Amino acid sequence: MQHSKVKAFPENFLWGASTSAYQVEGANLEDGKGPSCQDVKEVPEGTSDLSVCADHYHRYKEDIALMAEMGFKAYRFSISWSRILPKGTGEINPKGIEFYNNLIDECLKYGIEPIVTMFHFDMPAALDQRGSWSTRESVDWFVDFAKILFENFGDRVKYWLTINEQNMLTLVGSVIGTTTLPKGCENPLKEIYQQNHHMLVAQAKAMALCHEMLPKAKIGPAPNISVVYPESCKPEDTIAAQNANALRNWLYLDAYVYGIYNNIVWSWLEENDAVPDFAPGDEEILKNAHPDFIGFNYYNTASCKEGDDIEQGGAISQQENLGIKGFFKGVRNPYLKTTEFGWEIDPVGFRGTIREIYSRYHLPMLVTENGLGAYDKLTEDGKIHDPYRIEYLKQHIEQIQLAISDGCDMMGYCPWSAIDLISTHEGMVKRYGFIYVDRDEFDLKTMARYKKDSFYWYQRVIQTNGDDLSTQIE
Ligand code: BGP
Repeated sequence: MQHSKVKAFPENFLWGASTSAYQVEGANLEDGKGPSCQDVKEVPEGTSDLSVCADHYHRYKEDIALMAEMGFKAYRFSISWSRILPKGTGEINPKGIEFYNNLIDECLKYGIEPIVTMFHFDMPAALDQRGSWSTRESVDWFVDFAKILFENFGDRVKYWLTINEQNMLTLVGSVIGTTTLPKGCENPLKEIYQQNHHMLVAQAKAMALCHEMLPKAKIGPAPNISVVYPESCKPEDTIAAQNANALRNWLYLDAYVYGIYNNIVWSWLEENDAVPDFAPGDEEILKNAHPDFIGFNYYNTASCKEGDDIEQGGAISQQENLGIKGFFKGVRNPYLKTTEFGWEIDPVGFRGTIREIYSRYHLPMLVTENGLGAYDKLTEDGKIHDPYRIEYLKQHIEQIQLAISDGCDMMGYCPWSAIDLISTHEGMVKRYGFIYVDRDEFDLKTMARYKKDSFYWYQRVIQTNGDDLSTQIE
């Protein structure tokens, strides 16, 4: 549908960008921080470890000043659980509290709204050893951690996100380096969906606690949502796409918003002997969560068809699922171009995804990630020309505006990432930031910050509240 007149972005639209603690901070074992699962995992060959990252821990002042120069209204970052609680439970690390106090205050100094993710792929290693999300205790661990965050930062933080990409943790945890299965686990599928259930319960309790402790704050989830297309109009392909959508998207949002398990996924779990065990009271806890908004990450859509001939090997990245025998088979979309890293690019699918989420859940939406990973080059005169990123972001912002014109309630846009950082499994060379960090995969070089062309472009976008998306850079 075309609009004869598009609606403007809301006045208080939260323009900003995102990072996560384990990918940006560095200082991974400094000032009392305990290791997280990311610090003890084996990193993929040829990629940097996570000990220095962008050194945001030491350079946050310079980084926030650059975000302020871009005009950010919001900065989405995550809090490292094991920086606050080195062992995951028990004693609090005062230096951890101090760091996030400073970070939050630095944002507020410039009028930048901190949007805090409570958990972004970095389970404290000590808790991994105690069973991670497999044990029921994980619910209490997370809620206790949430309470500490609300007590210490709730006076200043108005926007909270519970778990980043719980769906990717469940579907492709091994790609991200987070899957922990108990030794000798006989039914991995059931175990994974038991972990998922614990996360659902934990985040629901954290939301209720947030509403109780911080009645003025807003809290929501942050899954990775994108609609899945059927390859053709063959009816069986549509059923396959519905299966894939249910498994990838609606299982999570149905549980977050309505407190129920999606029926398609539930039946599939039943047939595969993988239904999670409920503790007494879980149903009520899930129903009592009431998120205030839906945060979601969007990179691209997926496509599928019916088919049993699934290639072996499972998922190869967050954005590519090969399929599940008898349920759906993932296929490439021939209408879409891809990034240098093989991810399809689908701005129109962004609008479609927003419309779909809104028509199912009717809650305000915050885009918590979206962006393009590329091999950026620093020129001899200190420039980074990244027209491909500008083009990607422009096309996606245009689609948000169309979705707003469709009547969808959009709160803000926080693309990935504010600054270059380490990718989940493809190292430092896969850059997403508006701010370039002068380091290589293994050579830390100067660590100096440089403004990419997209920095100046986004600055103008924010200045004009999304009115001027033109791509020329002086
Ligand atoms: C999302 C994660 C981020 C992030 C981003 C880009 O799945 O929430 O942590 O890194 O994807 O992915 P990648 O780093 O694999 O390119």
